[in-house]
Amino acid sequence: MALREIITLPDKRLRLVSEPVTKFDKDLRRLIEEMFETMYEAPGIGLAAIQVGVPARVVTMDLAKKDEPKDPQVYINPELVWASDQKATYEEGCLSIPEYYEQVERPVSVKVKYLDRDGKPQEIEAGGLLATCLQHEIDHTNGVLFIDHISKLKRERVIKKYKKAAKRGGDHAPAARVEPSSRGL
Ligand code: GNR
Ligand code: NI
Repeated sequence: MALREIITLPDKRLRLVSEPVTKFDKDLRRLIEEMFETMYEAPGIGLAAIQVGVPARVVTMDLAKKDEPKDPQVYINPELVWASDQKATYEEGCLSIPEYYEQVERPVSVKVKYLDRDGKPQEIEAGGLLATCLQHEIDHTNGVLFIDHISKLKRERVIKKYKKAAKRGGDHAPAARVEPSSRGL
């Protein structure tokens, strides 16, 4: 198995709307395995395929605490089918926006329809961290980032910071890092 590179802002692929999965084949199994490996290594509690550059509606998650056994979960073609009116605020972070954390308000409970790794339809009702994480990951499959849920001022400040870092060839933009010689400088 192999680690995949996690893409970060300002990579435009993070804004793609991912395609539904239709084939439950060897390629999908490999993608899922490599997403888990990448997510555990990061480390993160969730990962959407587009974060490793694959525009497919695949999400991996593991909310187990450090002292608990692993609890790998896969959500394919996840869809929000219900959300509570009641909201909760949670400090979110994102592997594609490294080292930035902000309070995000979202519905406190949700119902999500999805396919498991065998392609079998499932439904889950979630609250707390699971509800937050599912919404964060479903957003990724639609090209939406958690900074889209904060104030425009804060969002634009963050985007600017990562764009600047990319231009400098900073460590927040490994994919965009280009040597001066190849830039014609
Ligand atoms: O690792 C992650 N932690 C996290 C914390 C609060 C809300 C959402 C998340 S998901 C994030 C990993 C990630 O970027 N998934 O897309
Ligand atoms: Ni994320």
